Amino acid sequence: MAAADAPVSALQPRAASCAGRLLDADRVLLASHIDADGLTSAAVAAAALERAGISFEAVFEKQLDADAIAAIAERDYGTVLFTDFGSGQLDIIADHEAAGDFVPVIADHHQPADAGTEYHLNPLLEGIDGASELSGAGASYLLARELAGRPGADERLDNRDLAALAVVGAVGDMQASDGQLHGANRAIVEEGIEAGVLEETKDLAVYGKQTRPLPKLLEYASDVRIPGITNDERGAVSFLEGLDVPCLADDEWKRWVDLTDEEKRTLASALVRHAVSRGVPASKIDRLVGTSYLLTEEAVGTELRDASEFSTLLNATARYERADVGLAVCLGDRGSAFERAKKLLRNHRRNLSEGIEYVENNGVTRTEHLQWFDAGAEIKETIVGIIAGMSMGADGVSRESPIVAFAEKTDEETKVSGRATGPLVSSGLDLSVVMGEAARAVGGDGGGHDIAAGATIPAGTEETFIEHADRIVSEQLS
Ligand SMILES: [Mn+2]
Repeated sequence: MAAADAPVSALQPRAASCAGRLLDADRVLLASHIDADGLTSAAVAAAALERAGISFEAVFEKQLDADAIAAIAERDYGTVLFTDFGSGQLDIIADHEAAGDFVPVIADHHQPADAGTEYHLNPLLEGIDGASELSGAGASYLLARELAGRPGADERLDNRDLAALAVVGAVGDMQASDGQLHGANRAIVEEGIEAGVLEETKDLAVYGKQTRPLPKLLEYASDVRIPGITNDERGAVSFLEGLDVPCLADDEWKRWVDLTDEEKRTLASALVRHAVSRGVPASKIDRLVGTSYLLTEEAVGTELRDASEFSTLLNATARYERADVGLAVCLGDRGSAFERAKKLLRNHRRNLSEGIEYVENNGVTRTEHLQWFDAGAEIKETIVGIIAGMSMGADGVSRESPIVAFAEKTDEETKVSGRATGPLVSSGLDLSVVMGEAARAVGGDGGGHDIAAGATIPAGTEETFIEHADRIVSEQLS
């Protein structure tokens, strides 16, 4: 057996028992998380249930808290399939199970709570990393593979075609953040390639190769900052004009996908040479090349062709509470839902650029160890964190200290977002601790990751929060 299959075989008995329970159910309520991984998880599960002849209804939740679970229990379904969440909420779910409200089936990859349950598919229960080796959509996919070929299932379909959506979910969950997918994710990629729905290429690791005109592709690529190109429209254009590659067709800029393989290689190596000559360190140069996962059945030059662009499109639908649109696109709607999703993405991009403009115009306040701004109701609380991160390095915003942003959530609550940089984290900064402790000190709560974290605090406690945050950052960086 190939090494890549080992994690999948470890999970197979759990997937089979979950599938068995679903096949015994008359009807199933499918509950999933609202983000790119959650939407693809739901789509994979929905397709597999449909093909297995199991009737179902889908609901989405941003947060699966006690109220949301109680509402699910009231829907009166004997079986509830939770995807991309459920493990962490098992304590509450198990109470409902014990009360006879429903039987839970869980396909998740987040840290499980203490309570146990019978139908539980989660890589962490088999010692497989749920942050980098299997996403929620991957767990759903393993379940879908077990649902195929069971009595009642459509015999022509083995569900391997759903590997494409599973990979979109994994990429959307940042599981390929070091350039490629690993572990169980890797095995899923191989199944997708065998089924003819996926293709992988070693390529320039820059977002937007399907849809962005070349100058924008280079200008907006901010993962590796290249002086004279990143955030520099004129620089990007003159770099392209200096190449022996025809980058224009009918006076329009070509996109990456419009170039021949030879032209792509020429452009990529010129970009690497330019980066080296501008002093970009070798470790970052390596990150300019990565694996792209292509969905071979989608049209070239669309958001759906590349897993990373597809997941961004889904995130745009999720962020504006249009899970229905994202799910429809995953399930094959290339008409009105796809148009709607693209419109949501354009809107999202406009909101981001207006948000950054707001920060540049209004400036940030500096304390000794951090910088902050309060956007009030001017920036939506769901995107204030992204804007805080993107504004680092913009006019008047430093990359030398972490940034904290406030936005109004309700009249009583303020959303807080914190963002840092790799070098700050390397120096000891952990924003999950900063956000959690400072929030609890003012009667709120928070957490997240070292480089990006968030909190919710009572309105009016912002300045006290900053005093606590400033002190904790100074302790971490001393
Ligand atoms: Mn997930």
